[in-house]
Amino acid sequence: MFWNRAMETIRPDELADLQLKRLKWTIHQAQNVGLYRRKFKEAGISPDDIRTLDDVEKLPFTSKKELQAGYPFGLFAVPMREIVRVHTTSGTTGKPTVVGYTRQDLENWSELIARNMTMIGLGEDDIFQNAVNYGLFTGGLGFHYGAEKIGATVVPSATGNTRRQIEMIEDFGVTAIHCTPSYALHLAEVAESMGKTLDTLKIGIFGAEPWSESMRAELERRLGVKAFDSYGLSEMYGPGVAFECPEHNGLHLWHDCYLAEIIDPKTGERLAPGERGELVITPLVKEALPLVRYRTGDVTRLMDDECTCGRGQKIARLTGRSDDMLVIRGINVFPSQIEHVLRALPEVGEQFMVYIDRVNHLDEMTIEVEMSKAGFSGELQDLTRMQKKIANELHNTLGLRTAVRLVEPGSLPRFEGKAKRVIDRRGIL
Ligand code: DLL
Repeated sequence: MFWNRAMETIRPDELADLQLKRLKWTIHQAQNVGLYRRKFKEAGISPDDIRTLDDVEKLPFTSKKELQAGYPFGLFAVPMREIVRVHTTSGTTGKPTVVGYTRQDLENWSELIARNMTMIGLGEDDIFQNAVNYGLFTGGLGFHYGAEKIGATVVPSATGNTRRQIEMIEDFGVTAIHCTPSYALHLAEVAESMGKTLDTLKIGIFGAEPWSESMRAELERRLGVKAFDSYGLSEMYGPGVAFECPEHNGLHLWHDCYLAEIIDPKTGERLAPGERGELVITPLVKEALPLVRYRTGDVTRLMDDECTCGRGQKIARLTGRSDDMLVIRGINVFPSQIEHVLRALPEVGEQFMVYIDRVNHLDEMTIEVEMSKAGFSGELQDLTRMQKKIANELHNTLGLRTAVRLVEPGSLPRFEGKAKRVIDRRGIL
């Protein structure tokens, strides 16, 4: 099913024309912003130098730091009276990044969410529980208006009060839920403890943080849903940038609205098609905040397999952020790799936490793992066996020795929004 068949299946040559036209528009729009006037001047480039899509490489990147330096409204390209809403990023350090929207921006954003939801078969007959934070986080209102647009019945439950959320799913006959994968896991846990099977639930939309294929298998099994990955970032409206179709093999990026490049995060060089690197996006229709070559920090690759659904080029699932990468004793480790290993082990329960310390000038990684009730016989030697097995599996995948500490089921923190499972204590020691 399509929301906007013409745009979703646009021919590559037509798409290229449209992208070029819109890229030129974005560059003109960006000229309303002092930062870009300065950056273009420094790079010795004028909007008229953009004649082909490849000319985008002549343009300077925009970093998150530059966006933050413009706090709060310094990068808006329209007068404040045209801004009808602001959101902020969910960053935890320093001031948040503020993003703004014109009326047309909000319209474009809902259109993208509507495409995504229709793509996975949702429509007027669905009851959609939006179990993410409503407020400054873009996940709440972003999905809310997209879901209303397709005519679904929206239950704006937000997060928290998990038992009540479960009752609502049951009482209202909710067919689709949207939340972070971490919260979905918690919902599954609480539903099980209440003896609820949530039979009406068919679809789970999960995003806002990396989650592994093992996590997908677990969520699908425990919630009885088909799980779909949803990617986005506040700087590009929010959710809606790329989304999985029923093929579950990569996420369709909406190329009429976002020009995507993959670069080497160290050199800034553009990588060959199919290579994994940092995703750089130039939005093509954003009025209030027209960013140029924005470095997302997210790691993925452009896929070249044609999708049977007929939509455009996909990106691979996001394995982590280039700045999320931990370097432990010289070895690069993505938290998502740790998660992938742990979730595949029956000995491992719901949650884990990773701590990184520097002991005698050496990095030490300790992983606290809740053990699963099923995997533990009650015998002490069983604990040692489980600990060894988990450490071995981690060693095989990461190439790193880690200390594993088993803890009681239910003893580690649960997350309603994005999870924070890695605590790097090297800097503060
Ligand atoms: O997380 C927008 C969103 C809301 C996306 C709801 C999907 C669902 P921010 O708070 O600005 O916006 O955080 C954006 O989260 O750069 C990625 O690092 C990460 N992220 C988002 N979606 C995914 C995903 C929202 N599906 C940052 N897989 C991004 C992996 C994701 N990481």
